[in-house]
Amino acid sequence: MSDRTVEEVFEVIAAAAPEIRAALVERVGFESEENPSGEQQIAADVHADRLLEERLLTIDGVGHYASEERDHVISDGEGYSVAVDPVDGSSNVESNNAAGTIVGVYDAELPASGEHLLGAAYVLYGPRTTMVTAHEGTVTESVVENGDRTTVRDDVRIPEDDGVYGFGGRVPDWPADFEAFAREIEQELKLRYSGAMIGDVNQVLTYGGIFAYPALRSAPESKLRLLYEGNPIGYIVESANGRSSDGDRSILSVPADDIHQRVPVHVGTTEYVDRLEAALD
Ligand code: FDP
Repeated sequence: MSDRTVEEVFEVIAAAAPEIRAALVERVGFESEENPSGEQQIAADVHADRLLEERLLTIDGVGHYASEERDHVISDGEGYSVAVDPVDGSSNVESNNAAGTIVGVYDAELPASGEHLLGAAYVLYGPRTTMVTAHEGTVTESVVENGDRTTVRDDVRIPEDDGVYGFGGRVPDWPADFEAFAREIEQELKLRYSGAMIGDVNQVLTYGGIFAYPALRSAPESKLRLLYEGNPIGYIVESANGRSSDGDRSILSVPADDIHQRVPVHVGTTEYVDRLEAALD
């Protein structure tokens, strides 16, 4: 195992991106099964999950594979653990909006907290297919064509200017303290919410601002998954000089007890995430 393993994981994800993108076109139907979080799976999700499991486990330094679509961790010897959300924003596929793929590389067996992340990345299937990687403190944005990456932004940093905000969950389901914070933010930033976390986080990395899927009255643990969504996104945003929070502390510090654990997610510029934490009781 070496740090080269993280780069090999990124290479496998980039190489698979055109196939996953094609599956978003060809495999839009629903599967009969639900995933372990009780959500209906689309065929593209199941396809991407199988493809990534097979290819990521062939990397020498990778020993364990977990995904949002599976009950258990698949182990294949010694090595780092990879946690994958094969298609993030799958409910966007039917309406032809953006979707993504997320990966985190952990130096521990799963479940593990984000402090064990060695690197994280996502692919965004938008008008262009782009990939953002974070490793050893550097965040890079590339365009992916035919599975190859061409860097378009080196050393990505979240702009400190006024930016955009996107908050998930239904407004009547927001706790009063979060709603009061949202009312302040809507006076300052422009609303943009796509319904795919990757699309919503990528615009914050591009323009600045804040994305949140907060704790809800009906679901205090919120919706997004710690291992596959909260941790890798927290890692990328923090590496880009921003902040992540579960409302109280960095998402990366949240102890992990279950591979499908959920977590409230707030990520963005330091200023907005600090204010969010101050606003929550
Ligand atoms: P999806 O269910 O479509 O896969 O966790 C997945 C996710 O999308 C995120 O990408 C997105 O931010 C969120 O759920 C969207 O949830 P809402 O439909 O409640 O807005």
